[in-house]
Order: sequence, then C-alpha cells, then structure tokens
Amino acid sequence: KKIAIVGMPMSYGQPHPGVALGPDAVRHAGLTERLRQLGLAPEDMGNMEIGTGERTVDPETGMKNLHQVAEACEQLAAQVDRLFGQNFFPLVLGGDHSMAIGTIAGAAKHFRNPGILWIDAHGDLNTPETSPSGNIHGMPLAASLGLGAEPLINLYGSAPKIRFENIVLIGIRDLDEGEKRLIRERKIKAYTMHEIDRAGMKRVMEEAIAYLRERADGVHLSFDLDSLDPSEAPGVGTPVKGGLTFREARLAMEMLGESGLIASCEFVEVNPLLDTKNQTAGRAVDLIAALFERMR
Ligand code: DIR
Ligand code: MN
Ligand code: MN
Ligand code: MN
Repeated sequence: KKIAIVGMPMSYGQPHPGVALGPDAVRHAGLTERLRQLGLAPEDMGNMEIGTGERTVDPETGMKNLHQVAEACEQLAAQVDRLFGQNFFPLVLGGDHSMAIGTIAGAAKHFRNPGILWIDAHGDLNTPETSPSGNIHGMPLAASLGLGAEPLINLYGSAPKIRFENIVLIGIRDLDEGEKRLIRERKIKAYTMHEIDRAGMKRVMEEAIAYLRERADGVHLSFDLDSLDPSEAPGVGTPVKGGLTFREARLAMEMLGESGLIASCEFVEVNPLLDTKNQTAGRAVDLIAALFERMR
C-alpha cells in the first residue's frame, strides 16, 4: 500500500503558538527521505488549509474555538476518507490532537468495527462538562466515542465513531477526575506508565495487539508525542514527567508494524517553537520509520 502524507496545521485545540508548524518540522527532520530509504514511495499531499479566524470562547460551555476545530476536522475527515478510497495508507502529521476527531471520522467510514490505539500522556477523554481548560485537544477521544459537543460528535457522520471496547490507551499518566471516572465506569482498556513499568512494554503491546485483533477489523494509531518523556521530546505543549523512553516507544512501533493491524496513523502535538534543535520532530520520524519498516 502506498503511504499518503497529510499535514494538519491545527492549533485551535490548545493555546500554544507553534504547533501549526509541526507538520513542516517533521518534514524538515527528513520524513520522506527516511521512508524512501526503507524502499517506500510516500506521496506528500501537502498541508490542509485551516481557517485563520480569531480565537473564541463559548460563554455557555467554556469550549475554545469549537467551530474552528469542527470545520477543520470536517475537511480532514473528507481528505482521509478520500485517501482510503484511493487505497492509500494515510499518515497524518499534526498539529494539536483535536484533529484526531477528523482523522477518526474519515477512517471509521471504511471499517465495520474500527479500533483505536491511543498513545498519549493524557486520556483526551474530557467533555465540555469535565474539561478543566476548555481546550478541545483534551477531548478528541471522548468525541469519537460520542461524548461531548454536538458539532464534534456528529462531524462527518453520526456519533459514535468507535465503541468503548474497541480502544486501548497506552502511556497515560495525567488524567482529570472525569476521565478517571469514565475509564472506570466504561471499563476502557488503559495501560498507565505504572503498568508499563511493571509488565514491560513488550507484554503491554502483546496484550494490546491481541485485544484489538479480537475486536476490530482496522485500527487507527493516534500517537501524541507527549507520551514520550520530555527529556526525549521537549517540543510539546503539555509535557508530563515520567514518560516513555524512546526505546519503549520504538519497540511499540515495531511490534505494531509487525502485527499488520494498523490501517492509518497520526503523529501529533509536535511544536517546534517549544523544541530544542527539532529533536521532537526527529523522534517522530524515527518512530514513523520503525512502524513502517516492519509493515511489509
Ligand atoms: C487536560 C490536558 N487533560 C485538558 N490535556 C491535554 O485540558 O483536558 N491533552 N494536554 O493533550
Ligand atoms: Mn493528546
Ligand atoms: Mn497528550
Ligand atoms: Mn494534546
């Protein structure tokens, strides 16, 4: 399958300037060259166009830039849908994580039972009611499950896009109260850093892959670079200590590639203005290469 690279310069889901430059930072770190060295011939579709409207806060819900995010995600969903239709493997570069609402909406059209592997320091399971910040990058997984504001959950098809039992979270270590409650009540499969430390990444990935293989007919990988430890990936808006080592993350990508389970992916939250020497984009390239190297 041919890889299609799509840049999504989304920044409306969070407050830090610079995350819209993420896709180009990853290109500058040598993405297409690395994939070509693996014998692949990726096609770069360029960046999506994002509105430039001013930032807003909904007075009733506290949600920030709701309509700007919804509109951009709708466009991305259509692009991902189109690429699947043309038999591409979509590789989407972010941009803040609110974009996942669009990627998942587009990908979900192509599977009866879509699955999600969500690798992140955060759960991104907030709703407008539980969000402490109003930032939509803390809500995309909830929205894909059908929880949250109407314009997000019914975007590019009606809610829900995925089922609670078809998602796995890995690397989480910073959850808000409402997110903890949701994970507990809906029995969401989640591996925190504590569990990765105890069982090891190999075991965690074996379990996650077996779990998703049993349930889903196609899995989307949503990789937030803040899942890595900030010492390896400082260029993110919300770094959290105690994260994945590069080696753990690379092993996860290699095992996923070998599994043949992944149908689409996104690597998000790279912010070159918060980075040192573009190293976070560099790690993104390394991890993308590790995923595809084992896929053939
Ligand atoms: C926090 C931070 N849970 C929120 N979320 C982040 O604002 O909802 N997600 N940083 O990536
Ligand atoms: Mn995230
Ligand atoms: Mn995160
Ligand atoms: Mn985020």
